[in-house]
Amino acid sequence: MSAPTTNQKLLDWVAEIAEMTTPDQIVWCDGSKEEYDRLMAEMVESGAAIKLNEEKRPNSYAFNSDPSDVARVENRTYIASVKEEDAGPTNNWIDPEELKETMRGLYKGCMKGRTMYIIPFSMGPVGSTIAKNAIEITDSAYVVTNMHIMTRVTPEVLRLIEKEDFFIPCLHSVGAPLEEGQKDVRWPCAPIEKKYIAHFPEENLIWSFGSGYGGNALLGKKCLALRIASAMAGREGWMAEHMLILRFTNPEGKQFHIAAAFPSACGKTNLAMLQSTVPGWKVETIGDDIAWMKPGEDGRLYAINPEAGFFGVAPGTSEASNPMALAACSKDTIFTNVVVTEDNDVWWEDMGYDCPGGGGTDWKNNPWKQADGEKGAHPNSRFTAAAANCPVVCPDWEDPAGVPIDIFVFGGKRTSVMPLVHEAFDFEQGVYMGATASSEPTAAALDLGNVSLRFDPFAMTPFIGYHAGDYMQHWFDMGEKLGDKAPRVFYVNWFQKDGKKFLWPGFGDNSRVLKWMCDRVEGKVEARETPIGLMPIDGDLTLDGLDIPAEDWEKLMKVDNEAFLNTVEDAKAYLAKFGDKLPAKMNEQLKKLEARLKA
Ligand code: GTP
Ligand code: SPV
Ligand code: MN
Repeated sequence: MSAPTTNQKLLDWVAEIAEMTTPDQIVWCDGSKEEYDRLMAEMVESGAAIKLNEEKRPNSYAFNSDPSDVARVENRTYIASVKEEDAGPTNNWIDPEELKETMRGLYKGCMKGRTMYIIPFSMGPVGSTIAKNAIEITDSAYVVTNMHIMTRVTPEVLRLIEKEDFFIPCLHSVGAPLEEGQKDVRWPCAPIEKKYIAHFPEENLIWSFGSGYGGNALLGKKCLALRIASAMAGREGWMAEHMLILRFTNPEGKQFHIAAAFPSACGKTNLAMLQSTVPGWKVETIGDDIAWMKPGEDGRLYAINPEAGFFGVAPGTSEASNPMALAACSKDTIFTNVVVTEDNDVWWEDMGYDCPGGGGTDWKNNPWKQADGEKGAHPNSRFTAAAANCPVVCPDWEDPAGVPIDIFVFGGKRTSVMPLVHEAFDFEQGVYMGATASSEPTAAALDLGNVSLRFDPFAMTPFIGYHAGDYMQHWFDMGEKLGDKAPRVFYVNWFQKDGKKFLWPGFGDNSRVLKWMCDRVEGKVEARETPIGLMPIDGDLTLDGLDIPAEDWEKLMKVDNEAFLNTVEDAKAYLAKFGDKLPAKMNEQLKKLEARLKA
């Protein structure tokens, strides 16, 4: 196949990688439906993919990964900056030359017996001034088809690369070469000690080896749009954040744009598509995972979603919790690690009904019966669905100029202590709230071990491509630049529990909390001062139609000074490892909070 580009940089890079990895053939991808259908047909033929029931789930496929390759691997993820101190205390670091030498050894001949695909893609609307052009080289057809949905794959990107002579190179291999005559397995990958998810921020370069799953392999997502982009954004004065973006419109037609950062598997996709239970208010989705934001000419902060699809958590997605996500994956979807039912449809835990027929094939590709009590879908099983297939996608979701952000929300999973909602007194306290956000671990990362609470600044711990102290300082700097046009900042917790029961109904009813935030922004309601921030005056956050016992509401709204003082101590211990890179403003905020809690 002759190369469809004249860009010498790209041609040289492709030649260098082909020489190192020795694939059997090279295919330049064009993002067409023909290409998608051809690759899927090949994967169905080889047994890697299952074509789902065309009547029930049109144009959709299911995959089962290797049981060792089911989520991001944070302890195999590296920020290989030239200087160790630039990676900071939250990242794994290896000297870039040393890491490249190790990885070159692994890449050598790694595509033997396989096809090397070259994927030209754009993160963000093609040609937008905020968008980035990139190339992923991969030996996984699963990755190619997922990239078709998650990003904009098109030869137009090659034209832009020729014009600008710039692209972000992303190299990926599943790390499983095939010997002559060797039959492929369903999900090729390398053992954990050979997996590397490597970032070279000074070169805007990504090298990934050994995993085929999610953020390890779809390199436009966490690797490019967060780790590399956050480092670029820090240098260039913009922001790349692990945030959903939504538009909330009130009955008078006034629009509010909200960007919310919750850690992995803590409710971004759900909030991005929520069905409002506040009469007359509606949510439209702009993005469910990542926001790129830049100050506009009017001084406000404008956000785009760099992605084109959702890589959403399947378990828990139901008609009751997230009907719009279910609708988005009703067709044209790739499912990974869910149950395939007897009639070739999909099922997962907490889908809202029992598995039709009582069982099927589980995520490990074994016969499975729900009655036996084992989980059929992996807790981090996912659907890959086009944003355009979401019934509530915002008409402006692809506007290259983005949408102006009114409100930032931080949060995480906390079964106690953290109240339902509080508002920062000002942007600087908001930065403190984001910087000290914490959560209990989830299934989205493989290897967090048995920790009960994890500080997760801005829900970005695994995704900050440089020193987290510099990143915090960047947030303060952005606040100064935006001045009185900076978004208002809130902190939420949908996850307080009394035993096994959630105290707050969550999901669609979270719209009640969003409405209170919008009323605050509009100056329609006052708030009461507490040591941790501003909280709703009883009656302002509407509970109409909900049946929440008074004692539960009290717990949801409680500020336990004693417990918060303990958290402050934990925060101090956590922040100590930032050393002199900890912004002075963080210490100021810590002192002020402590004083308020002790007053
Ligand atoms: P990533 O894609 O990993 O970044 O995750 P995410 O932040 O998009 O999380 P997602 O929306 O997929 O939610 C993860 C889990 O949280 C699911 O099991 C949801 O059912 C659950 N969840 C989401 N919102 C709520 C809520 O308001 N209340 C409760 N109790 N659970 C929720
Ligand atoms: C996350 O873990 O935050 C995800 C899934 O969104 S992954 O694409 O694997 O990063
Ligand atoms: Mn995510």
